[in-house]
Parts: sequence; structure tokens; C-alpha cells
Amino acid sequence: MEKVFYVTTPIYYVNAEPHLGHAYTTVVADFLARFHRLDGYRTYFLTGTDEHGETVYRAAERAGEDPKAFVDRVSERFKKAWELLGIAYDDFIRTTEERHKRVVQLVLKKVYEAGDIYYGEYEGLYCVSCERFYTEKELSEGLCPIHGRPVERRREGNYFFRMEKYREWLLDYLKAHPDLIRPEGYRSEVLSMLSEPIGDLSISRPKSRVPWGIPLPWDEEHVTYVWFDALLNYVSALDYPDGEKYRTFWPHAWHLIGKDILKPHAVFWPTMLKAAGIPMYRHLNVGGFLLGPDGRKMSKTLGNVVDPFSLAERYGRDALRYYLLREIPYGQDTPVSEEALRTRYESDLADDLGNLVQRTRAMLFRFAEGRVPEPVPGEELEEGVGLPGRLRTLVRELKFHVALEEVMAYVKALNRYINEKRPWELYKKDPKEAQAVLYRVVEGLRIASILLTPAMPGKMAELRRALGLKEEVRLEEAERWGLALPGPIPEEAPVLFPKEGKVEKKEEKEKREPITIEDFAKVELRVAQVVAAKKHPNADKLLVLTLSLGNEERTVVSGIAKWYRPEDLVGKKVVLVANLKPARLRGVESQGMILAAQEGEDLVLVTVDGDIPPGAVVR
Ligand code: ME8
Repeated sequence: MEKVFYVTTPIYYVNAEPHLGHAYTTVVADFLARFHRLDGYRTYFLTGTDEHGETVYRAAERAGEDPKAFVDRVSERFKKAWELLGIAYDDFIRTTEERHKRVVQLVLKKVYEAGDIYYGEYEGLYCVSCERFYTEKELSEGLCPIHGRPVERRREGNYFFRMEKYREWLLDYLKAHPDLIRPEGYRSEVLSMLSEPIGDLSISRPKSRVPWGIPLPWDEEHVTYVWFDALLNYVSALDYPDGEKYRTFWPHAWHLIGKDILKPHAVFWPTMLKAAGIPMYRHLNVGGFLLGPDGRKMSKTLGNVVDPFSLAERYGRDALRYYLLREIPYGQDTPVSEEALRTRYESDLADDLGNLVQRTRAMLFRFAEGRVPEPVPGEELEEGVGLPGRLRTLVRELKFHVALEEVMAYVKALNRYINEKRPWELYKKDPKEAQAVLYRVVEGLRIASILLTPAMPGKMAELRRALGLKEEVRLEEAERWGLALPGPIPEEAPVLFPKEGKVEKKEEKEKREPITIEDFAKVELRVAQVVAAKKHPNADKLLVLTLSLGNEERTVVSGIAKWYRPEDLVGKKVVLVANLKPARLRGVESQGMILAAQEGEDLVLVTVDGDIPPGAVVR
């Protein structure tokens, strides 16, 4: 099989800022492009902006800008957004570019000369936001089904494309290619659209009303309808008709769209292709809607959009990408929220994956001299067997959320593997065996990191660096065991997915090496009674305590202000580390430290159960 892959996003209207809905489709496309590149495909990834048409023209008017200046500016915002999200497109097409206009005029001419375009009068119901006419039946309670806004009855002299002529052909094509439109539900929708006449398509607008567009080559008084113009971006960017890119990539085209633009892509576009003598695309992949906090489609018209810029800034681009891919079953409408993103971040990324890297590094330092140990044969975990192959299938079937779930199940299994093997105990009996366990974990992480690279390219490169693994990878390397080479790991590595407090705490729990009773005896613990407590003069988080040890008093500074009020402490019997070297904390000398137990955000002091005088030894 020829390994070539071409993926496109819709070209977005520049009438408003990019939001999370646009980001989603673009992230999916980038994920697919990266996945295929990693898998050795010759890959081409196209995105861009749709800059003609009435909506854009009016938006420019509202902004009080010249249309060209307006589209230049907003188009840049899309580029900026994609940069922020780590979108590695190969080309960004703008429909106002010469290379695009040329192709649109070429195709128009071809179809016109073939007799598939004619002039006529049109009357219909038009939604200005959608830039399209609706039939009575398509409206929802008389309103635009997408925007919920009134439609206008319009009568115009237009040129028409003989779309109906190709309906039977398209129906047959769809039946012969059951995987053309995916997921299945959208295919059925299209089949039912095609089960009755679709009519011809108006493909021009009078210049007098919409001056912002590509003129028809044979009639300068009309500009091309924005959809006939826009759809052609998918081939104009490849230098249709005789570009090398067109020949290479077009037969492998995967279009990604949202379900709002199903009809243009599933009906207009194939019939246009047919009329122009261009072969059909390979797949039309249809995503569902991201729903805003109000449960409605996130859209600029509805004003319920989530800003991808600020989410990427706060959680990191890779975490946002992961969230979108992991949370949303492709094709289905899914509510999205910052809260759900935070939950994924904390549980999947910080607790499972990030923590696994941290504890592995810590154990490599303790039990393997800070090195990746000698390779040992064989995967030991069921979850890891055949994983890359399964992933390939899932990704090609658009089941991204399941694919990521499977990799994360493997990560969880690696954590369990450590817990079961207990390298810290094993090390005492059989250091070699402890190192073998660690090698398997490093290998597991290497493999998981490759599989997660298309979703989180930056973080996974960081992960490999933290374990002394090579950063550049190929998918097939995830299918081979034992590629992690013995060698030192870096002394320092940033926490992959920092989470205030908790990540470090967990780490501390596991960092402890076994100690002897003599080691423990070095610590002098005593019961101490709080006789006075006040706020630290220079630090909000600290309290200054006066403790009685019976025949001696101590001043101790303690970071418990968040949990205890000074007045509630007086009289409490706590446990003091009495032989700790004194230290100055924000200008106050602390003569020891009191013990507290902490879990996440909760903290309680260790107190003494029963009657015993201050100064008593604790052991
Ligand atoms: O339709 N949920 O551009 P557009 C999921 N220019 N995806 C969403 C979304 C949401 N709430 N909101 C937007 C156009 N999208 C035309 C396309 S292509 C030749 C011309 C995504 O700016 C989704 O992919 O309105 C949808 O199809 C696309 O943005 C529409 O972008």
C-alpha cells in the first residue's frame, strides 16, 4: 500500500476570532497528520481561511475596515491560534490569494463550457450567517436550523450549477463506497438528502450586492458564491490541475469538517468534482459540535464561545489537545468545560502519566545509579501487547478517544506493575531484578510516549528527555521492544504536568529509602504543649508558636496558618522534632519543627492521645 496521507480542515470564516470549536477540528487534523507522519506516510496537512462572501464583507463593514485589511488581520489571528496550539500545517491557504482565484476561475470555466452552468432567476430563503439558501423543510420552526435566526426571502438573477444532474451518480457512488462519509450516521443523513431531488445550486451573487468575491470569468457583473469558491481550496492549494502535490496527495484526501457543513461537502463538493472531471476525495470525516456552557453549539453568533488561547496558556497546549482528543467521541456532540479539562489534567496527566515519570526517575537514581539499566526481554503487561497496531486501527477509524484511553490504560498498568513488583524491596534481595523491573517501566514509558506524541508532541519529547531517551521517534519504534539504550538520565527534569502541591507530595511518599532503627533513633521526638501562638509578623502562611517541653521553652515557626487559627492552638499537645538544627524563617528563629499530616489540600497536626506531660519522649 502506498503510504500517502492528505488531511484538510475547513477553511474558517474570518468574520470573528477563532474559538474552541475551530480549535477542535484543527487539533484533530494535526493529530492525524502527526500520526501519519510518525507512521512513515508522506503527509500533507492543509488549513486556511475563507475570506470572501457576504458575512465576511459585512463583518469588515461593521469593523469599519477595508475588506482586504480586515481579512489580513483576522486571518493572522487564526495563524496565531494554530501556532499556540502547536499545529504543524504544511500549508495555510487564503481564498483571497491569486493561486486560489486562478483555480476557481479555471474550474468555473471548465464547468461552464461543459454546459453545466446556466443563468436563471432564483427565489428562496436565505440565512446570511450561513451564506446559503434553505428549503422550507430544512428550517427549524421557520428559523435557520444552525443560527436560530430569521431567514430572508430573496430573489436574484444567478448562475446555476446543474447539481441535480449528478444526484443519481452520487447516490451510486455513496452506495459503492460505504466508508466515504464517516461516522455512519452522517452517511445515512446524506443518503436521505439524496433520496429526493436536490435541485441546482446557485453559484453566483450579483456584484452590485456582494462586491467581495471572485468574478465569474464570463460575466464580471457576478462574483462566485462563497461555497463554490471555498471548496476549491482543497485542490487549489495543491496546484491543481498539474501540480506535483495535486497528483501525489489528492487521491488520499481526508476532509475533516463539523456537521454544520455536511451538505456542502457531501453534496455540492462531490458533484462539483464530478462536473470538473476531478476524482473524488477519499473520506469525509464529520465531527459533532462542541457545546458551550449553555448546552448549545459553541458559535460566534450565539456568543457562548470558549477561548482556546487562555486555556492553552493556563493548562499548556498539549494538555488542551489531549483533553479535546480524549474527551470527545469523534462525531458526537459533546459539552466541554474548563472543569472537565482540569479533571483530565489532574487525573490522567498529572497523577497517572506525570507521576509515573517522576517515580521512575526517582527509582532510577536510587536503584540504578541514575541510569537506564541493561535491556531485558519482553513486555510483561497485557495492556502493552499489540498496542501500536490497535492504535493504528483506532486512529484510522476516527476513534481517537478510545485510542488515547488505551494508551492511558497502559500507563496505569505500568504504575500498577511498579506497585506490585516493589523495586524498593526487591532491590534489597536482588538488585538486578529490581533494575529489570525498572527497565521494563522505562521501555513502557518509551512506547507510551511515542504513541502519545501526535496528541502531545512537546510534552512527550520532554518525557523522553527526562528518561535519557532519544527525542526523535517513529511509530514503528513503538512496535519493537528493547530500544531504550542503557545510559545516564539527566539529573534535572521539570515536572511534566505540574499540579499545585499534590504531585510533589506523592513523590515524597515514595522517595524514602528504607532506614534502620538506629537511623530513626537519630530523630529526637518529644511531646510539646502550645503555650502561646501568634501570626508571623512577615509571612501570611506562618505561625510563631511558643512550646513548653516541661523544663524548657522553644519558639517554633510552622507553616500551618492556612489550617489553624493561633487561638485554637493554645493548650494542644503536639509532637516536636526537638533536635532539628535551628533555622531562621522570615526573620524568626525556629527551634525545631512540629509534625503534621497532609493529604492534598488537607492538613492536621499530629497530637497526643491521652495524658502525658510535655517533654515526654516519642518513639
Ligand atoms: O463553515 N463545535 O467556516 P466556519 C465543533 N468557511 N466544531 C466547530 C464548532 C463547534 N461548536 N464551531 C465551529 C465555514 N466548528 C466555512 C467552511 S470549508 C471549504 C468552508 C468548526 O468558520 C467545525 O469544523 O464557520 C465547523 O465545520 C467549522 O468550524 C466551521 O467554521
